[in-house]
Amino acid sequence: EHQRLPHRLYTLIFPLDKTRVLLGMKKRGFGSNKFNGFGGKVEPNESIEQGAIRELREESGLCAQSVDKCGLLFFYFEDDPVVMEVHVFVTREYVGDVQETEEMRPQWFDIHDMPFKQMWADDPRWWPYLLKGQNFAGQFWFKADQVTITHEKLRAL
Ligand code: 6OG
Repeated sequence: EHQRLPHRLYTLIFPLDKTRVLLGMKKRGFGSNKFNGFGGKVEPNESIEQGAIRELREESGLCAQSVDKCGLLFFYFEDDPVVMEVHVFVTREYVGDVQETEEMRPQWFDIHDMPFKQMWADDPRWWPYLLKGQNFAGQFWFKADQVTITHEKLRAL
């Protein structure tokens, strides 16, 4: 059914090291006061991968030298006809120094001790797939409160 609705393309990228992931506390806008990966809208003149790399640099200071696709998420909000199509990546190869920006306050977390209580409600559902290196696709239907998931479909690819 999601093919009939207008979609907007987003990226979400997680920098990893051996035991940790860099998350950012979003300081403003959609999802503010939540920890998340880095990302945003894909611009018209860039690829999805380029968008992920650009957003990571803008929001964290890190410059990814390679990225790996790992998931595809569709979010439906009951009060919004536009579907969020979020392309999820990880990166293990990046240079530069982590810096706080106007949008994000970056912080490293142990990959097995995630701050899920301060993250979007879908994240604990698909995070285990990402950790296992298992690509995934998911659809989540949210109430207008942006907290309650009324329905979900999630599978390994
Ligand atoms: P800007 O508004 O900052 O882009 N995003 C979500 N991420 C997760 N994990 N769960 C959700 O559940 C999300 N909804 C949106 C996609 C928004 C950023 O937030 C992500 C983008 O990286 C509903 O331009």
